[in-house]
Amino acid sequence: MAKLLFFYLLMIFSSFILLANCQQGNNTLESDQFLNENQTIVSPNKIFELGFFNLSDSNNQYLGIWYTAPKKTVVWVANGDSPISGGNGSLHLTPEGVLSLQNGSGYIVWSTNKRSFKGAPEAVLLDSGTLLVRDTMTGDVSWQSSYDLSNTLLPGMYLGYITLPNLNQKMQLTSWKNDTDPSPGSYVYMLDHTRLYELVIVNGSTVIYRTGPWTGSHWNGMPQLGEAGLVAFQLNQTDVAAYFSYNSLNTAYIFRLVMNQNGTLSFLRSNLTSDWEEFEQIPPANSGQFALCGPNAISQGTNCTCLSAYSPKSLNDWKNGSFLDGCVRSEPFNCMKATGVMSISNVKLPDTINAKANSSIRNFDGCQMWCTSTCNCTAFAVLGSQGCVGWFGDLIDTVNLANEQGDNLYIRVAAPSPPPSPPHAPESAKKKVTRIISYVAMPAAILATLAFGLLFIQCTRWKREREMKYPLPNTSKFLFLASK
Ligand SMILES: *[C@@H]1O[C@H](CO)[C@@H](O)[C@H](O)[C@H]1NC(C)=O
Ligand SMILES: *[C@@H]1O[C@H](CO)[C@@H](O)[C@H](O)[C@H]1NC(C)=O
Ligand SMILES: *[C@@H]1O[C@H](CO)[C@@H](O)[C@H](O)[C@H]1NC(C)=O
Ligand SMILES: *[C@@H]1O[C@H](CO)[C@@H](O)[C@H](O)[C@H]1NC(C)=O
Ligand SMILES: *[C@@H]1O[C@H](CO)[C@@H](O)[C@H](O)[C@H]1NC(C)=O
Ligand SMILES: *[C@@H]1O[C@H](CO)[C@@H](O)[C@H](O)[C@H]1NC(C)=O
Ligand SMILES: *[C@@H]1O[C@H](CO)[C@@H](O)[C@H](O)[C@H]1NC(C)=O
Ligand SMILES: *[C@@H]1O[C@H](CO)[C@@H](O)[C@H](O)[C@H]1NC(C)=O
Ligand SMILES: *[C@@H]1O[C@H](CO)[C@@H](O)[C@H](O)[C@H]1NC(C)=O
Ligand SMILES: *[C@@H]1O[C@H](CO)[C@@H](O)[C@H](O)[C@H]1NC(C)=O
Ligand SMILES: *[C@@H]1O[C@H](CO)[C@@H](O)[C@H](O)[C@H]1NC(C)=O
Ligand SMILES: CC(=O)N[C@H]1CO[C@H](CO)[C@@H](O)[C@@H]1O
Repeated sequence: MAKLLFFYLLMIFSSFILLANCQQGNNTLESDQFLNENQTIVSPNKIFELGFFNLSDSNNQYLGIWYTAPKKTVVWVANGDSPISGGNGSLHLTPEGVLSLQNGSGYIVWSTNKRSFKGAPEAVLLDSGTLLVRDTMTGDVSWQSSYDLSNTLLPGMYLGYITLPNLNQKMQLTSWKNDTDPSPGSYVYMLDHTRLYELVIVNGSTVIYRTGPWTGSHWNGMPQLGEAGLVAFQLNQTDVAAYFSYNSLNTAYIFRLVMNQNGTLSFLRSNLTSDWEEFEQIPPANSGQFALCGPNAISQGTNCTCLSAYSPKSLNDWKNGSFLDGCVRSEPFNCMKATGVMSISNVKLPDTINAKANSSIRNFDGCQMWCTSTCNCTAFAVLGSQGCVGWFGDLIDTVNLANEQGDNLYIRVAAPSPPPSPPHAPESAKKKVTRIISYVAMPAAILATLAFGLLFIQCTRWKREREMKYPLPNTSKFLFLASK
């Protein structure tokens, strides 16, 4: 009797172990296994599921990964632009480690690359929402879905690029065409390394939004996101890679960042029981559109104002609310005389496509000295981990973030110069007209050309014999560097 009881207990115990193993195994597709249209694999904590789905009553079938709660929400699609029609699709992990998606008659509509394996391959769905193919012997990952993003970035996933001899990979979000067609739409959200690492939304080849440069903990133009305390941001840079990611700071929530089909980004969260809630839309409604005001102007909502020391290029257009021509220097820019600076606080800094960072200069005085002693530096900012950032040429897409954080921008102006004016205070129209008239007047132009020529020579000489000039310890709005 005791023996029998022991046997039963052993049986129960063993079946628990078996069950546990079995459940673990359910997130894995083994070598030479097929997943058919009615089967799924589920991540260990059942957060994500991989399988076939459709998006309407059409016959189009897709393989993808979805959040299981609060409702089925697709976060990744394998064959967005090559749907399976006619049903009976299946996913096969070949013994060579290739994931191969085929339609009812065995035609391959999507597959991953072949790699060499020491042991057997397996495909595993993780609780992070990533499907990966790895070597059961070495653990080496040969492919992962998070390097081939759809329209959604999940916590811990990367937006950026890797350039290695055997891996040349761009990770970026691409909008869907529409709710029922997950093939690539017009909008791409990506890390732009031609700028000082900014995330940009592009429509074809046109930038329509930028986040502002990285400060070390957040993007200069969207400080409110880091402040909400919900997520933390990271930007990692190495010689061969740069990638951005975010992580949840509140385990009560799950998150997703989606590139919408209309060109906006939605940051959404859910506590698993309530539906998805959009807690941030980027760009915010009615603001943030790239270069809304044209060069050398600052936007607030849909309003535009010339930056300090600049006036509308065409006053008529400006008055009519046509801001695209932007603003020009009120007085011709003169690198010798422009040793003063005007500061503007709480801004999304100008487009960094024409900026350079010098991370060895980290303080205001050093940065001002560097910018004012570089002839074509027009403005600068001291920005966290970037150090001293200098702009060369026009200042595009500066945005007034008002009460939100943002950073200070310092614009080079002639010194000595008029007394400080409060930031963004519109100059009187009359004053601007006067300036523009004197500006275009022929004699002035000739004089300016002559003066510029002389100053250029002077500047070159001055640069050569540059002895250090010491900044005045002046922290007021208007600052200027004493020149000998
Ligand atoms: C999947 O389920 C549907 C409906 O039950 C069925 O018609 C179809 O044949 C199934 N497919 C496979 C491959 O079993
Ligand atoms: C689409 O998927 C649903 C289940 O998600 C299923 O009931 C429906 O039959 C599918 N439609 C087609 C045309 O396959
Ligand atoms: C799917 O396969 C099953 C069995 O092979 C077949 O009976 C069925 O007609 C197929 N369905 C479609 C839609 O091709
Ligand atoms: C599979 O795709 C091929 C190529 O597009 C097509 O000729 C074939 O009819 C498809 N099979 C089914 C069952 O839809
Ligand atoms: C989505 O786009 C496809 C073409 O790509 C079109 O056929 C379909 O009607 C669109 N659906 C909606 C809901 O707009
Ligand atoms: C994107 O480009 C298309 C066509 O060029 C245009 O119709 C659309 O308005 C643009 N979207 C945005 C948000 O600028
Ligand atoms: C990325 O940078 C963060 C700090 O910004 C660091 O904690 C993290 O370990 C880095 N990740 C990698 C993979 O280097
Ligand atoms: C764009 O789409 C998102 C998500 O569907 C929506 O929340 C937002 O209001 C839309 N924005 C505009 C300007 O249409
Ligand atoms: C989730 O949020 C909803 C509304 O915001 C709330 O009613 C519900 O209690 C929350 N659930 C959990 C598990 O926190
Ligand atoms: C834009 O300007 C108008 C008129 O000057 C003003 O009423 C409005 O409040 C301004 N909007 C913002 C966002 O500053
Ligand atoms: C600044 O001007 C110098 C000389 O005109 C030029 O060589 C240099 O490339 C310019 N720098 C930038 C960043 O435009
Ligand atoms: C391949 C496989 O066995 N998948 C199963 C994993 O578990 C879910 C339910 O939790 C089933 O629906 C799948 O068929």
